[in-house]
Amino acid sequence: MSKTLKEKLSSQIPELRDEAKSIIKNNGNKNIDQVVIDQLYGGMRGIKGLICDTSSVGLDTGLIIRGIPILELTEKLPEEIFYLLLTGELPDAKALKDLQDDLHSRSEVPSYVWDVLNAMPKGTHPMVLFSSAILCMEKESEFRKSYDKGISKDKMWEPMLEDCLNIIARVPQIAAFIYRKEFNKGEMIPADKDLDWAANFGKMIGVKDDDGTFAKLMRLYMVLHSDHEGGNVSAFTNLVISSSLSDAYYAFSGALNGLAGPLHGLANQECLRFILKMREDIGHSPTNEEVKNYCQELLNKGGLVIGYGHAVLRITDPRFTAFFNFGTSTIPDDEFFKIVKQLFEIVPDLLTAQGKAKDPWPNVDAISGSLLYHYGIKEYNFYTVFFGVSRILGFSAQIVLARAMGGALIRPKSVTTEWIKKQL
Ligand code: CMX
Repeated sequence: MSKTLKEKLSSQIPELRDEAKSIIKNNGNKNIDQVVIDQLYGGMRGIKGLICDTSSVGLDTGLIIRGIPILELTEKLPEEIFYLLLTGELPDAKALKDLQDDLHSRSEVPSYVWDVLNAMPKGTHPMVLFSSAILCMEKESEFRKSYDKGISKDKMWEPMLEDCLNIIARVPQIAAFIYRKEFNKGEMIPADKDLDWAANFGKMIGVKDDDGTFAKLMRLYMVLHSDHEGGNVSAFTNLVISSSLSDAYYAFSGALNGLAGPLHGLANQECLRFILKMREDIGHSPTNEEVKNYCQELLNKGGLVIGYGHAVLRITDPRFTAFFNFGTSTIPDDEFFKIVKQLFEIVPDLLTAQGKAKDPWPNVDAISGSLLYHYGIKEYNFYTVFFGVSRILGFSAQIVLARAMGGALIRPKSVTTEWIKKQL
């Protein structure tokens, strides 16, 4: 029998809690990792310190959502991925329709959000607008209202899910509003309740899409960026904030502020900016030799080739591959897509020869911007908002499950340099 998302979770959660309790009871003291000093100075890289069941990222596999490699999910809708992230199963047609109807019914954005956004000074970065819009809706939080009424810990996931569904339903409209306002694209385009979540978002952005390929790109984009396990800057921030029993509005706003850093989500804007600058500096569509010399010079000066390297991956990011396949079949002759291809042929060898980066391969940010640019979204400082809209699916799934499992306050231990010196 088909179950709605909430029914499905209600039936799964007791078993998951029993499983966790039994693991802790029988194996709580088992050693699973060791920490070396390098990791304290190196951003805690690789230390196993969190449970996150929504997805995992293997160094030689890339993103796996609930056991399914991301390249096997590229034809799915983001709504299906959200259901999968939360429950470990893809929804059947009825459960999907139920979720889509539920999101449509929640999509009205409180009017004060538009006032807040309109009051922000022109030129404010779109990620500031996006994060502020979510934070300013905090007064809507069902989680906080339930907490104030004394909700028991085992029920907390329910108002958390309510908040997350409300936010997911509203962010496409908020993001589209920011885009159209910030870049003088005209009035807001009304939502179309007959469209799926991503296609509706694309329509509200306002891209002319006669052949439907932009809607296809939006669905793919929202699927590929939806989650990337729990240890990256934004996901970790989201989990940390929510572990203090702050609600989803606080947690997502904080997480988005981390996503806005150039070593993380902002890399998509920085990568496109780099490609445009290279094209301008060279003065024509560059040859392979020119691309190679340009990147080598950047590396010689100590610069980063944005879009390359990863804290976990040691292969070409399969999300890059998925976008590459989309570009190859849809826009093979696009000038900037061609430069992305040239960089892919050239940069891994340069980074390998330089010998610093542990991963010389492209990540998702090396390509996503070139696809958006092709469809006329040339304002690259908006690109991280696309990433953020999608990642809110993963943020949501992660904190609903954290509350369902009674997740503890996250509070690792820091040590002083004096303490380290005594260990030597
Ligand atoms: N170009 C040049 N140098 C690079 C590099 C790149 N693309 N990637 C790594 N390096 C350098 C590092 O700066 C570091 O140099 P120093 O020792 O001089 O400080 C050295 O190689 C070792 O770094 P690492 O261990 O391989 O990488 P980290 O785990 O520390 O960092 C990441 C990972 C992604 C921040 C890094 O590869 C990078 O800065 N890449 C470019 C930015 C980028 O694409 N970010 C997006 C990541 C995906 C996402 O989160 O969205």
